[in-house]
This record gives sequence, structure tokens and C-alpha cells, in this order.
Amino acid sequence: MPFSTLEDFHFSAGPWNIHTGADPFGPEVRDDRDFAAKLKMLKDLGFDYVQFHDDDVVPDSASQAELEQIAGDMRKLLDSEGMTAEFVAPRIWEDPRTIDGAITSNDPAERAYGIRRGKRSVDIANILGCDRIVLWPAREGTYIREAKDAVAASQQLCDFANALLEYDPKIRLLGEMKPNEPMDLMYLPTTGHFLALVYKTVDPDRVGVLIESAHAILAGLDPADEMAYALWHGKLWGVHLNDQNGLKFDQDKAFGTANLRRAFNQVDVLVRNGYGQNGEIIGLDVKAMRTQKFDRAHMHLKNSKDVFLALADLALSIDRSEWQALRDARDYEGLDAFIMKQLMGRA
Ligand code: 3MF
Ligand code: MG
Repeated sequence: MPFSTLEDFHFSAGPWNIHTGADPFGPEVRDDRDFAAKLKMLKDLGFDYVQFHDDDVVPDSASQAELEQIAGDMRKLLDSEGMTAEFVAPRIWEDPRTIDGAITSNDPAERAYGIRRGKRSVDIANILGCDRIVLWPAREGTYIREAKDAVAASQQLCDFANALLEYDPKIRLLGEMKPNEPMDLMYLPTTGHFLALVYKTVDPDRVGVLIESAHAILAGLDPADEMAYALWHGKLWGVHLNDQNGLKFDQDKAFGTANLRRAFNQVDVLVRNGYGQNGEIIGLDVKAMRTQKFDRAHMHLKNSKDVFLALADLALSIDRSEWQALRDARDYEGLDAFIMKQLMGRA
């Protein structure tokens, strides 16, 4: 697999990444922008792809005919701006019917609603011209473990995947795993758990993963190693790059801002494995600080993209023979210093 080049990298973000600054302890602090303004903002920042939740495109209340109309209009808007949809993710965590989970709820009517939401996401993706459905199973866990049967929950997650795969023979499903938040404990908390489920679905070739840096860190794992493992399976079909300062709530910090070395290792594994050469996108999932003023509330996106490109440039120009010589000599202290100097720009 040849290394990626800078031209292989195309960037995406979701409309939720340009946001009003509300958090669990305080209301909005910035005005919202309408979707067309967000789209233009992303375009100006050099992003070519947009990530969507189903209801970023079509409200859940819309009829099937309305869905076709509204999603068709969105497609026209994207086309007119030269933008492409990367994926559609069913937002199965806000509706009152999904408080016990949309997939692992103890109520079969609520599980049926979850599958309906998934199928609508497929319909929307088809109209937008993308074949990727991202599943972030937000409420598929428990506050207390006695509340659900974990064996049954594993099968319900597989049933959900199968329902979407059978609904559309072309759609691909990407699991985006996270160990906690909003639930205390999630089912399938890591990429590895989901990868094991992939092979029990009706069509493993159409099921893969999207890895978010912060989610791996919250599981106490190294995101670069998580990406490497998914790459080895041929299943790393998306990333949500961001950063995270320790084990706390999901911070969605700008990429590389908490730990530049950890970010470099993510970029390096992507570059060395030709990520982007088969249409994989560099997705960001980052939040602006609540303190940021309205007209500067896009800097987290720009900073993340700039850091990614600078680290990709480093991964492409770093002296690999010196790196290898240090490995061969088993001089890992020397390698430590070599990497640090590169990251400090003092090589
Ligand atoms: C939560 C997330 C989600 C997903 C999004 C698309 C709201 O921690 O990362 O963002 O990325 O739903 O799958
Ligand atoms: Mg994410």
C-alpha cells in the first residue's frame, strides 16, 4: 500500500461542529447560523464533505414524500456549493422513544422505531448520493447493569445492522464506538468489540468502523493503535479526529491540542497505510470553546485541519531511515528524542 499524499486528503465536518456553545450547565452563548451559512463556512475553510445526522437533513416528523422533497433540495444545495455528503447517522438519542435506547430498549416498539429511523437514514443517504451510514449507539447501554440482558443486547445490535444491510444492498454501515457518555456503560464500547460483531452480520463486507480519537482515549486506548487495528482488518472507513485531555466527559477538543505526539501517531498510521486513497475522508468532530465569539467560532475547525496537514507533511518528510536505524539499534531513548525534536521543530 503506497503512502498517502497530501492530495489524498479531503476534509469533512458536521453542522453540529459549528454550534452555539450550550453545555449541560449553561444555555447558548452564540447565535446559530442557518445550514447554508455553515456550508459556505466549511467550503471557505477548504472542506469538501459534510457529515449529517438524519434530522440535520429531514425532520423526523416528515412524511416519506416530504423526505424525498427535502432531501432532494439538500442535494441540490450541496451540488451548487460543490460539496458532498460523507455519511448520514441516525440521531437515535434525542427522541423520547429512545431514552432506553433505540436498539437495545426493553420495549420492542421502541426497537422498531430505532430500525425505522435507521431505514430513513438510508433513504436520505441515497438521495444525498452517499453510501455510508454511521452508527453511534449513544444510549445502547445502561445506568445500572441489571437493567438489561447483555447477551440479548449484543444480538439486538447485530439485528439492527442486519436490518439496514438487508434494506439496501449497497449501503455500508460504519460503527462509531464510545465507552461511556451519555450512558455510564455502553454495549460494544470499543472499535474491537464492533469489529467482532461485523463478522456475525449478514454481509461483513459492508460493515466497518469510524474511529473517533476522543472515544478511544476515553476507553483508555491509543487512537493510533485503534486505527492500525481497523486498517489491518481493511475496515477503517472513517475517522473523527479531535483531542481529549484525560478521562472525563467527551471534550471534542481541536485535533492535536491536548497531545501533539498522540495526534502525530494517528496521522502517521493513516499516511503509511494509504488512508484516503479509496475515498476515505478526514472527518473532524470538534467543538469550539464556549468562550469563543460568534465571528471566530470556526477557528477550532481551521486549527484542526492545519494541525492535520502540518503533521501529514511531517509524516511524509520525516527521515524514515534514521527512524528505522534507531529501531534496529533498539535505541528507543534515541527514537524518543528524535520524535520529540521533530515535533518541536528543532530537528
Ligand atoms: C458523540 C459523537 C457523535 C457522532 C455523530 C455522528 C454527536 O460523541 O461523536 O456526535 O460523531 O453522531 O456519528
Ligand atoms: Mg464523533
